[in-house]
Amino acid sequence: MEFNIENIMNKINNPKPDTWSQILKRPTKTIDDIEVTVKEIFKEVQKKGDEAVAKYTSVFDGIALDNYEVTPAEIQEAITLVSTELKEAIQLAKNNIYKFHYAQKAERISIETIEGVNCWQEKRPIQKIGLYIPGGTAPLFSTVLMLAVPAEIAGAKEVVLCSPPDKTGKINPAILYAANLCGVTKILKVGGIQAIAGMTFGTKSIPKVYKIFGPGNQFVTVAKQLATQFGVAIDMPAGPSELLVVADDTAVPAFVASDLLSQAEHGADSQVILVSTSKKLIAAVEKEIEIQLEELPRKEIAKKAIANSKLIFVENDKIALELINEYGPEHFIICSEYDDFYCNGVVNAGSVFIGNYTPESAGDYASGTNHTLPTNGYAKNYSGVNLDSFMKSMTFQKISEKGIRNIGPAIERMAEAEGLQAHKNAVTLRLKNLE
Ligand code: HSO
Ligand code: ZN
Repeated sequence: MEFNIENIMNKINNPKPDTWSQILKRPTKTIDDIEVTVKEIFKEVQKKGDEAVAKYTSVFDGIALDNYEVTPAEIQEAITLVSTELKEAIQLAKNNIYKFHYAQKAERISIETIEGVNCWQEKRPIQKIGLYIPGGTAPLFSTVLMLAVPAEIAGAKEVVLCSPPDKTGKINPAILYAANLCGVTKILKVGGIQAIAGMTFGTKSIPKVYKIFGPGNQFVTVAKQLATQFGVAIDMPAGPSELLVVADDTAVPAFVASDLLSQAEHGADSQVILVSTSKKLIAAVEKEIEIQLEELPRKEIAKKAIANSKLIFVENDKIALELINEYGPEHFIICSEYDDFYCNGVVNAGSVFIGNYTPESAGDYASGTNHTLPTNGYAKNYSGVNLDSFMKSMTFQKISEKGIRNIGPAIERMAEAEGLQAHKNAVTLRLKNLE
């Protein structure tokens, strides 16, 4: 059948609220069989370390390596392979990401809760950070900037980066260049489940880390979730990219179509949604998608994602906002006369882009905000990666003689009521000493 956009795009007219959850369902996948594989590889890496890493690198990446760590010579080679223009672009992006994340540094919060009782809170960096950067059809070196820059600002002591080698045993030069530029301390040519398992348990070549960040395929995602059972933290449960655009007649249809396609080209399972109060705009965007799609090198991928996409007409902006908050998109573009209404009213979205000249690509690369964001409805309860993702909050307190007199009797009473005599004693002894 000839490709015809009319046949593949899902147009939905004025859906009733009780149908929203069905309409907004993400393309789902089963992960049962993946879990078995992931558990098996974890067990083997835990037991055999590098030997298991070598085995699975040759199985999945088709290459046997004696040394996983990228050498200074390989980094030098990568530096010569990246063009001056790309280096300048990376530097511009890095500067903006640095500025935005540096501005997130928080002062210590200090308060005297009652006379003589001083409490304060300070942020301290997570000491050992692991980054995972996928290989595959699009080498996401921009993700290196998004993760390594805030890790460096936070003050992490060790930043390990794992990325799968290609068939010749190499990592994409732009990934190496960005990692080196952003102060990554060790770069390893290890990918997939074996990389996550390696960073979870530590092997001779792969350091154990405290928190793992970064996107990946389903295997990597399940592996990151399993890592949490061994005491390693992760950034968030990652899923396919998604974008929701709300647009009215003030939007430029070609711009809206280009934004929808920018996410559609990530993967066949990406999901893009247009919500509009204008049927005219919906029709114009649909036409534009058809035109622009044909020119895209990744059109086969984008077409599949477009087949999962939805163009939803709603009667008014209030309904649109309710629907958007129910969906909780990873990325949310607002091209509407009422952008303030949407900005103020949105409560579930990973990152918000406002106006005709704010493409999502800006946040993906260079405006300064982070592109590691909650997908799959997790925008309802997770934040995107930010400086705090690389820090822990620690509390401190110092109590004077006056202070313990002020709160001591309350502690004694509460400890006694909980039946914890030793707790009470810790206060009683001090109060007696002050008599
Ligand atoms: N939109 C992607 C990030 C990305 N786009 C990297 C291009 N390169 C995840 O939200
Ligand atoms: Zn993107």
